[in-house]
Amino acid sequence: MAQAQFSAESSDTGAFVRQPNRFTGRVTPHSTSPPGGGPDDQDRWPLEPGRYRLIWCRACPWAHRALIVRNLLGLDDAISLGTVDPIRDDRGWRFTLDQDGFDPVLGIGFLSEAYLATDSDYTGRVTVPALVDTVTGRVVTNDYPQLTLDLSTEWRRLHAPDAPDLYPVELRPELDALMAEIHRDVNNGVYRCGFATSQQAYDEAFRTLFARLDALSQRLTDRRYLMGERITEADVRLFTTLVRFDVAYHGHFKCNRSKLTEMPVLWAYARDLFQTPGFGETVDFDHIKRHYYATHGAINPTGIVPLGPDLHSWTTPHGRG
Ligand SMILES: N[C@@H](CCC(=O)N[C@@H](CS)C(=O)NCC(=O)O)C(=O)O
Repeated sequence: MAQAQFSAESSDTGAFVRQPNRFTGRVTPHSTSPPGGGPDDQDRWPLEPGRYRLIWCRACPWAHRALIVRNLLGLDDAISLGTVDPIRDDRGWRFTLDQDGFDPVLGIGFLSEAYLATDSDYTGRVTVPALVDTVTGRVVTNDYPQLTLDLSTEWRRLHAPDAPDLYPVELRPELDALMAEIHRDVNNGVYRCGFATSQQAYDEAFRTLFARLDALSQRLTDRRYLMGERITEADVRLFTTLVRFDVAYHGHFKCNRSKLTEMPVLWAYARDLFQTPGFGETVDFDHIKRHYYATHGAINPTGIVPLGPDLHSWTTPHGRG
């Protein structure tokens, strides 16, 4: 079988099995810790504006999701932002975009320093997004699905007055089920295609991915957003994969039955979101391309980054809504 990009996350049959998230602390007004204090006995950290720092990489879809939700909810003053270089070296994510190579608030050069300050025995992949406590320098969470739901629910007191409700209580049963399908078949599905090390695992992931995209296209033919007339967390989660589709997944991960631009409903839907404040301005196609093509040596050993595709059509009229 071919060599896996992440050997600890490859099954006997060559399928990619993503590692679990190690840090699962939650920032919540229900923490019993005083302001400035650490987590309580249930790993709940006090809700405080300005205390926590979101570390993201512009290329990463899981981190991108957190950034869009933070922006849509108007939490940009409450949660500061640290941005890592899209290219990791053998020590992992680096703060080389910052002056002198250090995050100016946390004072670290590598995100791994925060992981090891939290768990000195940590041996998994050091991943973004990570929410880091600026008081102790510890990682509160790298649990990306819970993080964004908490921004919607636990951080409500700090939302902008006109913030949308991205996770409405009455929609949650349907929304949760939809997001689970999108995660399994699309968000992680593209990685299951790209990181497969057997033909069979790739074929299965590929068919599942495009069957789901076809079903989502169908769903979006008579509604503007996945849950109807308002944007929800599900749209954010689908968007972050769609916006990377043609620039990275179609070529690099071999998701090439169709380009996004060849799936008319999804393409118009993705452009609609791209042109919505909070979405398009957070997209960095250059970082996306360089990260994928230059850091997965098992998939693209030359590290050559393609020059295409032409991206100007993202801003053309979408005709929806
Ligand atoms: N936390 C999740 C998802 C987040 C994730 O995979 N982020 C990627 C970037 S898109 C990352 O940080 N990768 C670090 C690495 O591959 O070493 C995981 O552990 O799989």
